[in-house]
Amino acid sequence: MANERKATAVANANIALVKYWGKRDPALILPYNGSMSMTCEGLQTITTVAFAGEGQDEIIINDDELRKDEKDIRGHLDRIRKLAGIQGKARIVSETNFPVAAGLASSASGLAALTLAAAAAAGLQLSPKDLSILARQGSGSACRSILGGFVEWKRGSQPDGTDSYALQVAPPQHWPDFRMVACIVSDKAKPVGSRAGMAQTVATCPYYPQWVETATKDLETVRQGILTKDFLAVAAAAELNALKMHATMMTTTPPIIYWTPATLEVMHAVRAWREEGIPAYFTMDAGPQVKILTLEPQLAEVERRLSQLEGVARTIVCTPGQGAALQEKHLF
Ligand code: 2P0
Repeated sequence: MANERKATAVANANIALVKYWGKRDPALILPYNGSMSMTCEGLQTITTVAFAGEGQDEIIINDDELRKDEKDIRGHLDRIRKLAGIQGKARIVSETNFPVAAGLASSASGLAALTLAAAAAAGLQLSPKDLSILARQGSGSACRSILGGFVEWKRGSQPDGTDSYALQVAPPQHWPDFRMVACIVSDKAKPVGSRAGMAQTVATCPYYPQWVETATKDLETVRQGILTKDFLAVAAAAELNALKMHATMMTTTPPIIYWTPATLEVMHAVRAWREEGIPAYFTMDAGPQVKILTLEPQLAEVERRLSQLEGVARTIVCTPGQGAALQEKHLF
């Protein structure tokens, strides 16, 4: 089509070292606490967007988890169209290169790639900060995937959300040895989605204020540990932070338990390996998968041991990755 505006973006998912779990403003997606993540090379979404059509937005996604959220994606497109002052309906094709398994952050890479591609296709020229703010309104964790390496999502305090966005704390090359090994223990869809789960936690968990308070301290510890490349400080704080988040999930009404027997098998194994001197810690998100934090020199041994655990179906090794970027090659 002659006046069709098309753009393609690639974005990596991210895994949080200090978690985002709860919104102080659900409409603008503003968090109760700041969070920190690593952008993960190896968990990638590519999205092409063109604005030209009439009728309905056409959305073709190979990711079931994201497809469920089509209504939210249309809302996000409306937000971008309004900002750009355009009206054309969108055609979107999106491909994710990792399994649509529960808790592998496909909404982060998906909404980050969609935001960048749609903004470019709509003719918007946005700074990384403004892209991050826009992506945040599509899905909170997506604001972190705009940037590469080690990334902090600032809580902010403004009611309009203009100071709640992600910043790079350190680029990927700052700590090239850092590894996250995602262990796929289950391909079943998660019982409660993140959005509903965190809303329920804020509303009913009696420990939620303590979560916010201690997560804010964890953020300081992890930021400092990243800057000084202190693996033990970062990994120990990340593991405890994930356990505290799960403690809030388990103590909501009704309780949410994402762990399966395989989740616990991996958690116990990692703790035992540590007793033998292997630097390995774990984190988990809103699902049963376990992500192991380790360093490159120990990766082969960690992988060998993971392959012997009954509950681990497969692993995906993630290195510190690049932020979202436009690419010339389109999907249609
Ligand atoms: C995180 N999670 O920091 C946390 C840890 C899950 C557990 O961000 O409602 O898909 O779209 O803002 O970003 C997953 O939640 O939720 C998430 P919305 P999102 O990575």
